[in-house]
Amino acid sequence: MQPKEISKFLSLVLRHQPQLIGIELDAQGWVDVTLLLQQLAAHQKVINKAQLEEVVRTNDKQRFAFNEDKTRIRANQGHSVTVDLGLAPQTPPAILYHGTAEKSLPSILEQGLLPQQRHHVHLSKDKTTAHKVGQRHGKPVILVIDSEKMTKDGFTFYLSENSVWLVATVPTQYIRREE
Ligand code: HQG
Repeated sequence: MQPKEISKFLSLVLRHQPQLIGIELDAQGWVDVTLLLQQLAAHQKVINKAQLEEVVRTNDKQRFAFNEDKTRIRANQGHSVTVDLGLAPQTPPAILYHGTAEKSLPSILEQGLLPQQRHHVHLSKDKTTAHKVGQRHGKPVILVIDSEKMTKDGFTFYLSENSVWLVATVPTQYIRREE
């Protein structure tokens, strides 16, 4: 398997469907590395530990992390299954960005940004990332989020290991479309 293919499959099982290969994530999202490799192999996804380490090290968005002694692995964010990543609240920059598709705008401007299948709404500190994220869904639109005002109003922000800003929801009054 190529690194990209491995990364995609790991995202699937470590964020969304561990049961696909008969594993369970613990409460913090971790799974034993030996067990993971064994279960991958049992499901026609044979990779060795060196390949796994390479994927963790070189992944473009640093999607995965090992624990200190590298016996366990988890996804850094993006889960739909219930996990507690144990992230500490952080003060965000004054402005954050969210990339979405133009077709979603009417609904977003009516309901605000909702986490949909994930635990949080994902925001970035740079427009380039937002643009790329939006493109995944269609014609990209960048939304500017008044995270400073949200913080003042009591919203809690978290920063994932791989630098994605996370918040439960973004009501409409904090959202404007980029000019
Ligand atoms: C949209 C990638 C209608 C929201 C990225 C988005 C990110 C609404 C979609 C991470 C809505 C959800 C997450 C509302 C939100 N009405 N549409 N009220 N509220 N939406 O994939 O932020 O490659 O769950 O705008 O880098 O696109 O997976 O979230 O378009 O960090 O590592 O509903 O996924 O990382 O889509 O992406 P997603 P996202 P990875």
